Amino acid sequence: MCGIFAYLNYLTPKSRHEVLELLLNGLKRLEYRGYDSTGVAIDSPQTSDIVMVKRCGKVKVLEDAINEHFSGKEYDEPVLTHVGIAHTRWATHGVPCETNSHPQRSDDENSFVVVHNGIVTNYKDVKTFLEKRGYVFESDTDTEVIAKLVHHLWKKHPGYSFRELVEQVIQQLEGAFAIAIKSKHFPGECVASRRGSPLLVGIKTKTRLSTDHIPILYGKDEKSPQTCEKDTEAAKAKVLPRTESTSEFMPLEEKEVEYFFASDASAVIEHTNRVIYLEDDDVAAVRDGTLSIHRLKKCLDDPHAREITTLKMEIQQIMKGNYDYFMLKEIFEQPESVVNTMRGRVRFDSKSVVLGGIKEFIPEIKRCRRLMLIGCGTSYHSAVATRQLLEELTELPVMVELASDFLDRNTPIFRDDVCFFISQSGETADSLMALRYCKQRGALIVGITNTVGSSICRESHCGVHINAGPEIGVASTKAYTSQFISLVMFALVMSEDRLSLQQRRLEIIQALYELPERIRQVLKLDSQVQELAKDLFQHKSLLIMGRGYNFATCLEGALKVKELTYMHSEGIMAGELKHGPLALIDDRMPVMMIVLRDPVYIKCINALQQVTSRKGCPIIICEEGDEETKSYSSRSLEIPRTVDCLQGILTVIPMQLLSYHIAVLRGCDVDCPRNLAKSVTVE
Ligand code: UD2
Ligand code: GLU
Ligand code: MG
Repeated sequence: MCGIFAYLNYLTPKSRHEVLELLLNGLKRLEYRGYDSTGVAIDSPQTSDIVMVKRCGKVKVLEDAINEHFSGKEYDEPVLTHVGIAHTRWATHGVPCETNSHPQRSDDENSFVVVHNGIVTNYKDVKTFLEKRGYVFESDTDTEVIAKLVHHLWKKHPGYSFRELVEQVIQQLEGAFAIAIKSKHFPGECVASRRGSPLLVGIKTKTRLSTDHIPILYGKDEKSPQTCEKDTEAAKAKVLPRTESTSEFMPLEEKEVEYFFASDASAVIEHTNRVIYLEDDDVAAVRDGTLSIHRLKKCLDDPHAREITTLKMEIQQIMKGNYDYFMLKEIFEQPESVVNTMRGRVRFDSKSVVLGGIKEFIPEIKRCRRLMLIGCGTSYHSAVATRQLLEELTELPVMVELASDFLDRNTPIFRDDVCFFISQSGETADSLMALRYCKQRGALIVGITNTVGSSICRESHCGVHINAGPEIGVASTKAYTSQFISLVMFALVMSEDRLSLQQRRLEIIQALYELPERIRQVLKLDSQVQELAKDLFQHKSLLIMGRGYNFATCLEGALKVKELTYMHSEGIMAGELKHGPLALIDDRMPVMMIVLRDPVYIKCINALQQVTSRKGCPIIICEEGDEETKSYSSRSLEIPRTVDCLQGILTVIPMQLLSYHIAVLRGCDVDCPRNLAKSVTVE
């Protein structure tokens, strides 16, 4: 999954150079999502054709190619109305190369060109269908079938509008997609749709918008390409019978207007803060400067209109500020982001906790048979980190699951289960699939997401927004600590009326109050961590050991090291040492050990001794002033004391910093690690 950015100017003159600059800028804003190749399509200044430039590698490479390709004077002449589409691709079908980059096209003449995020799972069948009708495929992508299928339908049904053609096409597609399409036969028009992958429309007008809703036009249509009717007038009428609501709402009609189609808000926020988040199977079409949204069928409680949302996000929020990398900025933001997560929820004066998003569901949750925490990667680790506290404070069985494995196992789910889905983006495909699986089986679905309006947020019955602010670095940092705190707050809410747990709750609430200051103290270790990174960066491997409340830090720390530095790293449960991993220890193997004064301290010391007696020389993360523990090694990092169940927040920060510094020393791209994407919206 990666990025779509399309730009349409209507009666707002722009030169092609300006359009290209806008498109490139949009792609740059989406870069953080991870990608391997790029491309753009605009109208040719000489003919009615569409011209495309595609490149492997970074947006910068595309920019250079564009400067070379589109240098003539004709590119400076303003055009009244124009449509440009652009894409960053994260290859799923076919290697990253120019031919496989998007836009993908329908034919040699670039009649229809499409940019696509996601995967068309039935592309083989569609391809066979089209090949039988004479289409010759040039790429290895699944996407190419979309462009060719629109073309096929256009030839068959010359009377169809662009939007009707796309409606027909998406009915034939299975899998997940967000698409934007441009055609030389429909100049000045752009059609976009989504199913499973995010897509929004940004609207920019000179004057205030005349409406804050876009009506949804519903139409029935059971046709498939094989059975499409010849009679276009009749077919058209069938495709879009106007509903009664059309008299109340008119499509958005503005005189001078610019539209943006983008995978996320960060790409449009510098142009406009008025956006519409499209829903699955919406078809958004702009024609003659008018935006309309269509759906094929109307279900009972489908809405009449899509709301135009005003984004509150500030451009600065998505900028790097004085930091070299977004990741570093986000690590250092944690004293504030944890406060934002708790704001309005933890009342320090009355020592109470309220989660507005799930308040009404608490009685139901209390009656449940078990809690299931489901996520992938870092989000999964936040579940591992808080499981023990949840068990303690809810007195319920708590299962922690990786979404992909959970689905592979067809895990039994019951009506009295409560399933939490944890995802920064709220779009993680595996988690979303698992969510739908559990929802079908009648479980209560609770989302823990950072993205208002995301799929998980919408499809969950209730949930908690972690409010960590936009996270741009591909490697998650502040979202982890905020997910962690959200789950801790949930545990506190669940134990509110348990008399026997009051002392414990007060201790945790007090520690939450002190947390931002403690995090600031940990961040002061930065230069010490940087020195350690110099010792470690040329090694092949790093083992990270701990247990109890800190085991999750080991897993999360190892994940950070792997994803950022491409070094091997493993989080090891210290209790498992003698069951195998001890064999890895010698005087050269880099080891980190987390040894804090908590209920498993003695066991951790045992593990430490097992390591040092094999000549291992671990770097120890211990509590401030703990001379005894420090004496086991020449290298240590001291972190401030906090309540046991929140230690994981403080111990993970040195690991975030360490992986960052090792990555910089190894010359890795910190914000966009190779082969990875910010939100994984493919299974
Ligand atoms: C809400 C407002 C917040 C502020 C506060 C005042 C939003 C997004 N939040 O915060 O701005 O006005 O009230 O008390 O407007 N939800 C899901 N799935 C998820 C996450 C959330 O369904 O994965 C639902 C949740 O059940 C609730 C809504 O989204 O209905 C907002 O959740 P929240 O956590 O932002 O709620 P709250 O009360 O902290
Ligand atoms: N599946 C498409 C491809 O491999 C699109 C991948 C993407 O989301 O960038 O080209
Ligand atoms: Mg919801």
